[in-house]
Amino acid sequence: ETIRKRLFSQVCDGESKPPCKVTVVGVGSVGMACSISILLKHLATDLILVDVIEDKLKGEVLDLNHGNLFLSNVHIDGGKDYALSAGSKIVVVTAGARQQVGESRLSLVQRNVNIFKHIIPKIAEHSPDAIIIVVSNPVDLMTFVAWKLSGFPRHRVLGTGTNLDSARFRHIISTRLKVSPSSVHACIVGEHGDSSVPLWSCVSVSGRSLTSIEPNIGKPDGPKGWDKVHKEVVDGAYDVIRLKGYTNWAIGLSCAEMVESILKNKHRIMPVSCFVKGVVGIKEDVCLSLPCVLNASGVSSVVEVSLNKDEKSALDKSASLISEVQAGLKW
Ligand code: 6V0
Repeated sequence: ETIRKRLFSQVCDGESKPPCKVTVVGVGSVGMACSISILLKHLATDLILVDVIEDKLKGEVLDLNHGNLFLSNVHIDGGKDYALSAGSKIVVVTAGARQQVGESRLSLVQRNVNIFKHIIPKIAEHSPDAIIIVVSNPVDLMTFVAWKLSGFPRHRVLGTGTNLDSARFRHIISTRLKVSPSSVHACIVGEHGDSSVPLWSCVSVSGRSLTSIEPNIGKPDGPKGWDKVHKEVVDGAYDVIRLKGYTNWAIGLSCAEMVESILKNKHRIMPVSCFVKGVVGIKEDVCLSLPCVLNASGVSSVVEVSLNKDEKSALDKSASLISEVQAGLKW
């Protein structure tokens, strides 16, 4: 303090700009990929990490702070106590068990529900106005559980959902067409997982729908090779897990895009998971992904996408699968 007093002649006390605090719960491979992606986008003034493993937590906080010269002088801190996260604008939840090789996302559910029973009420207590972004799997069920446990309004609890599946879909199509994935408009809806639904009827490049060129694209009787694209998307996560043990970079980047659209009130449309009963005729009390407008309120609206008969029946199946697993949960 004395060196500070001798070095500076104070002109103004206090800081006038309100902080923009983001908390990431769970500092595993996914939590850290989300954290670095958020930091590199210069979205937050404060980044708080929360986990139950204290040494790992301290190490991650220290390591990120050593990189602060290359960031935006963000206040980075972490601990077990949720008081540190108080007043967060966004809380990203990545805590929980992850899939082992060959394991489905749905098999994680009860373990992660038990973990959420501890986490979500604490988030809600310390950051009652936050927007919660759920990443932990199975993300659609965990989003529903987080929504119920938080008591927050529906627009403030969302899951990363099929934002990642859609990125994989656009990557594969764009590679085939030799253009950037951002120039391919395409989206996958429904469960983030094995029952996800690719909307081939909505795939377009420069406003030109691919079904106008090949009506059966993506179907078994359609053009050769394109019928494997959705399977490649679904298998994508299993392949990465088999090869490196876990997936993290793409989910971290996709999560940071959601954080950006919310914090900067960008109104971007992304396929993310939220409570969708009543939208496109969905009857179940479930969260699943449909294209949503993301702004400062969280999910401001859900797009009433136009689905053909096959897509509608696949989405209904995805919704009933989630609903069945949900009915068996103990919480
Ligand atoms: P990881 O590397 O094992 O990290 C999980 C972290 O959660 C660990 O550091 C744990 O200590 C921590 N944790 C456990 N219990 C608690 C608790 N009660 N409070 C706070 N922290 C806790 O797993 P990884 O980071 O690889 O995956 C995390 C979750 O993300 C898993 O459920 C994955 O299945 C899921 N993913 C979701 C994706 C999506 O698209 N939505 C994509 C990839 C992974």
